[in-house]
Amino acid sequence: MFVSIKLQRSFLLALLIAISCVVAANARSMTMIKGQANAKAIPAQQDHVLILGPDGNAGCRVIRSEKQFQDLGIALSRAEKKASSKVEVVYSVAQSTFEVTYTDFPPAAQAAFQRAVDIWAARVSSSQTIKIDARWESFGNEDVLGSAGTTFIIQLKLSDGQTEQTVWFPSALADALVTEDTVPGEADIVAMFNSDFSNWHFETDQNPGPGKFDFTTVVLHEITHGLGFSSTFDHNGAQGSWGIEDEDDTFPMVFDLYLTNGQGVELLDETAFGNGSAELGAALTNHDVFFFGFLAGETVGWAPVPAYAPSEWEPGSSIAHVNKTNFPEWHPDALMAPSLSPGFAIHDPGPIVTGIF
Ligand SMILES: [Ca+2]
Ligand SMILES: [Zn+2]
Repeated sequence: MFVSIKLQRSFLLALLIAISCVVAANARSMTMIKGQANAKAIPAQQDHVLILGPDGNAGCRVIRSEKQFQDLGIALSRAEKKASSKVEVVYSVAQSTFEVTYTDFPPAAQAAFQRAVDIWAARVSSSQTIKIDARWESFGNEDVLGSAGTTFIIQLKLSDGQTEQTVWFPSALADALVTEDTVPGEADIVAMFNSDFSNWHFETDQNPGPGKFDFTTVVLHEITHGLGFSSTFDHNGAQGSWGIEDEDDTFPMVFDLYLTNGQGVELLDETAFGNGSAELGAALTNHDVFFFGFLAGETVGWAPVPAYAPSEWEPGSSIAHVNKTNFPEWHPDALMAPSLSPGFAIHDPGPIVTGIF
């Protein structure tokens, strides 16, 4: 069993490394322009929501407006704040400090949530405390497991030495880069879990058994989206688009910068794919999108990681996850596949996702 797993994994990596030679030539190296205190911040209007599908798996989707919450039959919105007793938990390791404010969590759920936080705390590096607002609330819809997202997005400028680019960063990542709490006093990530959904496995044993969802696994997946594993690519009719507007212009999220097609052409390259074009629409839906760059190269030899890009656009699953064909559930990087099965547990984001951060 282990031998066959190892063989498949090394075959995949060899394949990835072979492809990467083609792509490396087009890689851009962007760095932060220093001195960007008081950068512009706006509330994020994007959450990742896990919904129980007819196949019994939990599919991950992006919700981009309060109306979409309502369309799903979810009674509450991320903007609602409940006044209730709260528990503050601060956890610190060498890498980073996470502070979680728990609202109405049952003790077993809180322990399992904290386990997921501790796993990330040991793997991401930031001088700034990463604050999570974690709520256990009734969604009014039993088929929704939970949702999470960054609370704010912050506009920062990058430079490759010649040109500057304005990019939105999720709150926790922006804080880490500018070494400052960019939106003081506010949470960086909001995570809500549905008290109406009861089919959880809270124990630490990574053995949920058939039919139960492993809560630590689900929280780990959702926190990963909240930290910044989240794109703005969208698909309407046949057209593909990206970006978040402010009063001046439309800018991409940092995650968007690292997506290319199989030839290494960036999806943000408007000479190849216009924003709002059918060309971009096609590029997003042909099983040919890769994550390029970040620090993934340090762990997988500058291998482009296949993104989930099915031929039929799946709102919120497409282009915000790794390809589930390349990362089946035995794979160490299976955490960010677009759907999670009951009975599945993985308590590590894996080398590729960790490398990306
Ligand atoms: Ca902050
Ligand atoms: Zn997801």
